Amino acid sequence: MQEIQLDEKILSKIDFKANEEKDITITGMIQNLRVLGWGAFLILRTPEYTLQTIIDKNNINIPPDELLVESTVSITGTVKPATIKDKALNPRDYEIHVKSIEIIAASALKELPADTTKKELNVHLDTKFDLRPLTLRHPRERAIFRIASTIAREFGDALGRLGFTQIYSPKLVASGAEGGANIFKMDYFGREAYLAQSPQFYKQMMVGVYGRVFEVAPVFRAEKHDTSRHLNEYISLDLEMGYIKDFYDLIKVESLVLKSIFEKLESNCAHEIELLDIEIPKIDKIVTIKFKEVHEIIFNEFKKDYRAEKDLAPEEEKLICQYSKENWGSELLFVTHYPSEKRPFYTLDDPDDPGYTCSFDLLFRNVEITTGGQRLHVYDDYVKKMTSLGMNVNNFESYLQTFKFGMPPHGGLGLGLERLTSQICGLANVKEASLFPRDINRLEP
Ligand code: AMO
Repeated sequence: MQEIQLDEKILSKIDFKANEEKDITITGMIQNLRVLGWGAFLILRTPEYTLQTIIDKNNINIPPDELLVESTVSITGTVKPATIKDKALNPRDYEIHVKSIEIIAASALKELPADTTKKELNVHLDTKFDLRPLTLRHPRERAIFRIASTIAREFGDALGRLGFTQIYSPKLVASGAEGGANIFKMDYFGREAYLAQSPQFYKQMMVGVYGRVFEVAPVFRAEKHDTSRHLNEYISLDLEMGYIKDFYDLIKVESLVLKSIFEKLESNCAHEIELLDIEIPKIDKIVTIKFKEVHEIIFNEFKKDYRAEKDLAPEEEKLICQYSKENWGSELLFVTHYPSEKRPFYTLDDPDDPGYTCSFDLLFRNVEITTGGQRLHVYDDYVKKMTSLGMNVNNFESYLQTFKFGMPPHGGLGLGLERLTSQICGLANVKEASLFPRDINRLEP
C-alpha cells in the first residue's frame, strides 16, 4: 500500500508579488529564445503563464545557445519586478532572473517547421492545420482556444444557474434529426447507422425527465462544400427547455447566457482579448425582427430583391447585421418566423401565420450562430406533420414514443461554438476556431 499526500504543489498559480526577490523553480516549455551577446531572453510557457526569464551567459549552467525552442525545462531563478510591453507575455510586471536550468525533455528538432516565435504565424491555412500540434502553441492560437473554452464553460455554468441539467446523448444514431443530405452514414454491425447531426431528439426526450437540459458535444454534418462557415464536425452548444410560454422565452434565455459569456470573457480573458485586439460585444437589449421584414428592408434599403427566397442569403445576413448595428445599436439580431419549408419537421408552425414557424436564428457579426424554436409537443401533431412531409413515421418510433408519454410545451436552440468563437475573435474562416478541423479534404491530424 502506498499513501499519497494531497500536495498543494500541483497548483499552477504563483503569487509573484509574495515571491518578489525570492527564488522559485518553475517548469514549462521554451516558447521563445532570443540569444544576445550578454545572454538570452527565454520565454517560458507554463499552464498558467507566458513568462519572461533572463539568462546571464556568465552565470548559467547551460550555455543559452545550446537550448532549443519547445524543449521542456525547469528553471530556478529570482522573481524581479519588470515592465514589459510584449502583449504575448502574461504576467508583464514580473520576470525571472535565471540561476540554473534543467532540461527535462529536449525538442528533437533544431529547427521547427513553423516559426511559433514570431508575433504572427505566417503560414498558409493548410500548413497551419497540418502542423496543428505545433501551430496551436503560438500565443494567438492559444488565445483563440482559451476564448472557446471559456465560452463553452460559461454556457454550462450560466445554464446551471438557471436550473438546467447537463446531459450526454449518443452520437451513433439510427435516424437523422435535421433532415437533408448532410448526414454521415456508417456500418453498425451490419445495420445502417448515422453520426448524429445534432442531439435534437435526445434533448427533447430529456425535457420530459428534467424540464431543462443542455449539452456541449461534437455533432457531424456531411457538408460537401468547402466554405468559410462550415465544418464537418463542430461543437454544438445545445439547450432544451420545457414549460415555455412561447419561443421568446428561448430568446431571453439565450440573451442572458450570452451576456454571462461575454462578461466572463471580459473578466477571465483580458489577456487574450488584448493579444487578439478584439472587442467583446455588449448586450443591453434584445432586438428581434421577422424573416419577412428582413427581405423588405434589404429590398428597400439596399435594392436587392430576395423577397421570393425562403431563406436568407449570406449577403442578406451580412447587410441586415450592418443595418442592425447602425440603426438599432445591436450586434446581435434575432430573426424570427422562418418559413415552414426551411425548418425541420419538429418545428411548431405559427398558428397566426400559416407557412411560417415559431422559430428563430441569431445573427452575430454577419453570420448565423444559432437556430432555435418551439417544438411540436403533441404526438398526433407529429404524425400529421411527418405524414404531410412524406416521412415514414415508423422510422422514428423510438423518438415519437416520448410524445405518447406526454410532454410539456418546449423548445430549444443550438449554438455553434466555432461560429461564435470565430466571430468574437474576428477570424476569416470558422475552421480557425476548430482545434483539429474536419472538412471535405481533411481528416488529420
Ligand atoms: P442548425 O442545423 O441550424 O440547428 O445548427 C445550429 C447551429 O450550429 C451551427 N452550425 C455549424 N457550424 C459549423 N459548421 C457547420 N456545418 C454547421 N452547421 C450548423 C450554426 C447553427 O446556427 N437542432 C437544431 C438546433 C435547435 O433547434 O435546437 C440545429 O441543429 O451556428
